[in-house]
Amino acid sequence: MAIEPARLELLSALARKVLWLSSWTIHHANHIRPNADGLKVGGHQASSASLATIMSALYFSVLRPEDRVAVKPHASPVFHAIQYLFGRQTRDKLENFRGLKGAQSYPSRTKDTDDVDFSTGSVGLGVAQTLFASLVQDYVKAHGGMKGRREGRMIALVGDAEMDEGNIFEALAEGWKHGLRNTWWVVDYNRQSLDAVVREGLWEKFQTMFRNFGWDVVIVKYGTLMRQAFAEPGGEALRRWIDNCPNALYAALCFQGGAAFRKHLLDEIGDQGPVTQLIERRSDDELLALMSNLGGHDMASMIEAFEAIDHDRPVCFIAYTIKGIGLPFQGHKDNHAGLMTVAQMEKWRAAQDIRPGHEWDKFEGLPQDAAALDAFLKDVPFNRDSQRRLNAPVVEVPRELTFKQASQMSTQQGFGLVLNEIARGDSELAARIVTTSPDVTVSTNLGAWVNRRGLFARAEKADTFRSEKIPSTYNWDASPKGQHIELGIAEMNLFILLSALGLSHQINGERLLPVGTLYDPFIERGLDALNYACYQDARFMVAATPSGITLAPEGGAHQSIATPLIGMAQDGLASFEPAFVDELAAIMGWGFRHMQRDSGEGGSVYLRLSTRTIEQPQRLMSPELRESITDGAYWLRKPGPNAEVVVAYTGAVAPEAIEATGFIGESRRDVGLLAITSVDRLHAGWTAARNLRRARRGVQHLSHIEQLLAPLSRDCGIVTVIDGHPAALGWLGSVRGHRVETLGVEHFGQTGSIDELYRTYGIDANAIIDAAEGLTAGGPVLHRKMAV
Ligand SMILES: Cc1ncc(C[n+]2csc(CCOP(=O)(O)OP(=O)(O)O)c2C)c(N)n1
Ligand SMILES: [Mg+2]
Repeated sequence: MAIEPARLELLSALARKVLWLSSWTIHHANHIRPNADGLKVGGHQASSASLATIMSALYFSVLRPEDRVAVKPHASPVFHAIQYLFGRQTRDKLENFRGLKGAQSYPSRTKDTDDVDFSTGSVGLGVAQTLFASLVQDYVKAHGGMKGRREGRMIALVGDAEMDEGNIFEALAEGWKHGLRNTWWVVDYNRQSLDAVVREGLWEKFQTMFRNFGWDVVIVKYGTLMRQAFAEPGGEALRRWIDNCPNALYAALCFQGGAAFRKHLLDEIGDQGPVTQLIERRSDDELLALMSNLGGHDMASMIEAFEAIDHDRPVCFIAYTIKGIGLPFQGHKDNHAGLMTVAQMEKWRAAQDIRPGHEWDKFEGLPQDAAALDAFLKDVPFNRDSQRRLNAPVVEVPRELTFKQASQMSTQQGFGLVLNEIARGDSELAARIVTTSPDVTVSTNLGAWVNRRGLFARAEKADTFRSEKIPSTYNWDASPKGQHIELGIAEMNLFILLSALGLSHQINGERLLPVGTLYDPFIERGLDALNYACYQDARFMVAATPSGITLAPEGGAHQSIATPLIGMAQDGLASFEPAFVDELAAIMGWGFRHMQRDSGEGGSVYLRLSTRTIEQPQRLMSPELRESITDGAYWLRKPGPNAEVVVAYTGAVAPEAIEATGFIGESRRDVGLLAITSVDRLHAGWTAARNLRRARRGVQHLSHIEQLLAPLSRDCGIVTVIDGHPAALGWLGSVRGHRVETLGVEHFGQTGSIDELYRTYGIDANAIIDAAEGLTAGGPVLHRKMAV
């Protein structure tokens, strides 16, 4: 249906205004803001300009309040300009673009105040996030959520070079498996990346690939002016020339202007009859306007393409654009970080009838009546709901999570047992947990949970092995009521799905408590996506198992060394490495609460677990012990008043630490044993206490680790031991100035038994004893562990 001319004119005017405001925002930050000194702040005028029309079409006309958008990172100024016109972004923040507390360089859910739906920045991730957000919406609907709310479309604005990111392909495969709906990806096909002009014919590869995965593909190549010209005599020859023109040449001619186009056109097709007149009827400016009227810069073509979609199948729009359209460096291959000069901006400002000093005026220079524009903006469907970001009540978590006790267990086993116990009941907690795993559901011990809660699929699908009555430990029935989302192997998908599930309370108004599992070394495979999920403040629990060299015979390639440091360093993620299952149960209970705390207080949770079966302490879990465990440490054996040395350990090496402490205790006085359940929380508490004391002189607050180490004399040594990089615990010596010997793993790659590997890498009982000797005076420790 053709769009009404007055409305089209108004939308086109707004798109021009968006282009102006976004470019001016960047210009202001670099040249006008007090102390701005040229190129310091940066920004992407060309990359933004590319999307000004497409985004204006979406936000001012096509989108509904329930739709959610991931905006290509470098189009952030366009997004902020649109929000400014809506009255949802302040001039102050725009003037402070890329400054502290100003509008962010890349759209940010957590740092921007103008209601960003999905953060972007690391290209590729925001794109996949929309796909998983759509799957999560289906999950929530299938579980009876979102009553009275309409389904939203999940939309990504994608750079064409961004399509090189592997995580996009991984997500496409997963979307296909799960019957993806309600997802639109709009590729900004400007045929430029950061460095260069992209390959010819990429659109064909995209088209085939998307169709392969069940998507509709809509190519928006020509704008209205072009289509009109094609209908003129000679128009077909012009179309053929455009279609055959190499990307680099087209971009170069867009940069050079109408005269350059004319020369090329006349040289190449000028002898083909009527097309000569078609070209010569137009001035240089008109010719440039025609040749740069690609679909993505033509309001009518974009609105038509979007509005033609009357189904919920996923759609990929490939919209032809010119990078930097309308700006002096349009089409130039070096324009990615290019900025307009003051003189260029001055000229452009004057050409648009914008008076000096009125650059921020919303409707300055537009022919339309300001009141009419204002009324239009107020009535835009997307802008009608005052609150797009939703929330959901907190799900109650029992004070204590229980599990079936055994004297010997591993933390991985315990993880399965705790979830199994939750699954048996009918608590709100059980109903809100959703698990997911990249093809390691069984091997990370989620099997019992899945047996009870089932696999999720939009349509019922029986487990053939069950219907054929073949004995199997696992029930693989899938239904819309299932609570486990099975993924293929790609860990990137795991973290992006967790990110989508973990934002459900804000996106869908329904809280989910996502729990994901994977092998610990593959945290590194999905690390950028994990970081991205945390940056968006998504809330989830991830259990990583097995870990370290403790997985011994399973193979050197899968041994993780760096993950304790990742756990410490990752913002928004509280990391734990318990040794015993009662500790784990306390941590999981705390974790489900932590996942629901407000922004700035809560966060996600990482459990580094192990398959090593070890003897479990028989003890009552007192509230004090539980609190110490979640604060990060407790004395498993309290040091006496004259302690010369203490051992501090984390995780699966507990038996070695316990054994060594026994031997050392025969020859040294008052030896203590510190069980560290979370080096991350311990360190964070220490830093926070120091900051507090610095900020408020006179405040006496001591952190948990400071209190634990306070009774030790200054001469006492500390031996630390972890199945991971030794630096993770090395800082303990700085807390009160104790000398430290750090044991851990710096190399990996061997198979062997746990004993052999612990001995080889120096984290066995004797290595702990050696370290203790090195820290203390007196003769050698009398007894040692005998070699087996
Ligand atoms: C994961 C990641 N790698 C590299 C970059 C740096 N980078 C930013 S934009 C870009 C290429 C942009 O090309 P395209 O996606 O086509 O965007 P546009 O042409 O619209 O600017 C690159 C390499 C990044 N932001 N994220
Ligand atoms: Mg590009």
